[in-house]
Order: sequence, then C-alpha cells, then structure tokens
Amino acid sequence: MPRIKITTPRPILPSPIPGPKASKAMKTLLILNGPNLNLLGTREPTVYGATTLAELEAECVGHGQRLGFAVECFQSNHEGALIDQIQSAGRRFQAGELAGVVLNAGAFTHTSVALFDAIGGVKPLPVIEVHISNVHARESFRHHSYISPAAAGIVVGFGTDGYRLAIEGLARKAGAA
Ligand code: CA2
Repeated sequence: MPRIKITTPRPILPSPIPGPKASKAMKTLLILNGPNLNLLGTREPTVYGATTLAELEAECVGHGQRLGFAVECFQSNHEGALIDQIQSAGRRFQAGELAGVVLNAGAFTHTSVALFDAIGGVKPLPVIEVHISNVHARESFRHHSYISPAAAGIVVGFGTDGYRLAIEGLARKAGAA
C-alpha cells in the first residue's frame, strides 16, 4: 500500500531583492536604566509619570523598530552591572553590531566616576544620557552629572518621551533617520 505524505502547502514568495538598507544587518540600540527605575509607574507619578518600565521598554522597542533598529533593554540597581553592560556595548560597537546606548543612570548620574570612566573607555560609542525629570529644576545635588561630559547627547525633562527622542538622536547619528 503506497504511503501518501500530506504536506501543508507553502506560498511561493518572490525572493527579496536587497536594497541599500536591506543588505545591511540590522543594528541594535541598547537602553540602560539604573537604580530604582524598575519602580517607574508604581510611585511618584508626579515626578516620573505613570508609565511602567515594562511599558517604556516596549515603546522603545517599537520606536527603534520603526527606525530600523533592534532594541535591547536592561535595568539594574547595581553600578557594576551597568558598567559590564557598557563595556560589552563597546565590544559590540567595535564589531559593528551595536549603534548606540541610551542611558538613564538614575542617582548614579550624580555619584559615579566609574560610569564616567566606563563611557570614556568605549568611545566613540555614542551614549545618550536621559533623565525623565528636569534634574536642573530639582535639588542642587541633582545638578551635577558625571555622565554628561562623556555623553554624546543629553535629553532632560521630557518625561519618558525622552527615551524616544534619544533613540531618534542615535538613529540620526547612525545615518538612519
Ligand atoms: O529624572 C530621572 O530620570 C532621574 O535619573 C531619576 C533618578 C534620579 O535619582 C535622578 O536624579 C533623575 C531616580 C530614579 C527613581 O525612579 C523612581 C521611579 C518611581 C518611583 C520611585 C523612584
């Protein structure tokens, strides 16, 4: 008795013709959030808004995709974990895989020489410093940033929209927007 193999028919699609953009591998943008930003949307909505970190990260992924980038997100309450991510981003930038970093270092912004050194150590990888609140309109200890002198750009006081502005800035720097 002959055995009949039933297969699901597959549509025959024309093979894609790579254009100038399609021929390039999609690069990645890394969104780094520091201490306490895991609490976004759960407390202090008057200062930091009502968007949760998960919602913000999903927005960043969607916005990056619209501009032709893969987006990876990482949050940590630990300074060393953020430094490890920046060092790894530097290697990935050198390898041509990563286009830039959006960094909200939270309160480490105002304290961390180690983060300043880490960003300096991965130049010319563009790191955009983001703050949800306008740090200059707040307590004086928030007016100084160790990140700013090493950053390729700074977005301050636009709420969580600042992350999208930073992604757009990175896309422009990478020549993609
Ligand atoms: O405005 C920003 O994005 C800050 O980086 C946020 C940091 C603050 O230390 C910086 O001065 C400015 C604090 C992040 C804490 O996030 C929370 C979110 C919700 C509830 C509590 C804290």
